[in-house]
Amino acid sequence: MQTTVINIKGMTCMGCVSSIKAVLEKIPGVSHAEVSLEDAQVRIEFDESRTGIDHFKHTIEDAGFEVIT
Ligand code: 9UX
Repeated sequence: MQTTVINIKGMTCMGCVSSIKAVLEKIPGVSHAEVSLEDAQVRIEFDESRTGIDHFKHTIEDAGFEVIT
């Protein structure tokens, strides 16, 4: 198991938080996604043999948010 933190631009309410959490936790290999509206970031716990950061970034962008690198 591995953990990464991704900074996100564009979250404005708890609905945004819920939708990002939901799309990330649907990815096979993601065990937990903890989104903070206040910190504008998500902490993702995942199995690095099944998925990875590029997949998370694309998923967040497809949901309509911007990833800050
Ligand atoms: Mo809140 Mo976010 O009404 O995608 S859900 S702005």
